[in-house]
Amino acid sequence: MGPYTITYFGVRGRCGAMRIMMADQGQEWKEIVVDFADWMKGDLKATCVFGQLPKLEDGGFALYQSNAILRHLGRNHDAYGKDGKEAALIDMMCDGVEDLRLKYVKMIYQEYDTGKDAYIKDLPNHLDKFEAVMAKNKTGFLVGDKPSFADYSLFEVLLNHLVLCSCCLDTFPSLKNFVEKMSARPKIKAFLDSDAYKKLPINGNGKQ
Ligand code: GTS
Repeated sequence: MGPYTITYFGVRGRCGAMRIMMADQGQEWKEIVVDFADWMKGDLKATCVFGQLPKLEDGGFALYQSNAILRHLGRNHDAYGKDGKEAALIDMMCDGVEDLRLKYVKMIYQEYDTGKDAYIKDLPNHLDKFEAVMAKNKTGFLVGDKPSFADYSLFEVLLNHLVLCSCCLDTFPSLKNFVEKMSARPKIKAFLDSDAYKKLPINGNGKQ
């Protein structure tokens, strides 16, 4: 596997989870940062399967769609469950995180000024589903007893939500514990403390 190269814009965005995952797995990667003005010229866009970034290159193998990339990394790094049933549950949780991510992205890019308060008010109705799964599994992870790509995706989405509303996990003890434990994993801590991570805005429009 690898070497890995991420091609993306200069934001955390849809690469946040895969970067955290690679960091935690001790996997190095390269970054190609695309300037939006260059992107608008269209040459790179024309080479992308869906006309969008991110792109992950794994040696000579190119992959698009952030969740497909997470799954590929999950397969490569033994973070996709111990059997088919665990893998199916991890897929389910990743899709659940994607549903929340899409709501978050819509609010950030389309409704920040008018919809932020309502979004925060409704947030417990989405977080409670993840809290229930996390509390039931009792290992500190969504599925099984070690982090899967769905855990990295949930962790990254929760970090973003804590920036949006610092108290959003106060009524969700299992999620709060999950974020604390993931943040304290030495390789994740080192990555979150790095300039490479801190210098990037969460979203492309500067809202968070
Ligand atoms: N479903 C895709 C994924 O998960 O990778 C969505 C990718 C996507 O929306 N990419 C945006 C893009 O390439 C950038 S971002 O929303 O991830 O920040 N936009 C430029 C364009 O021309 O569409």
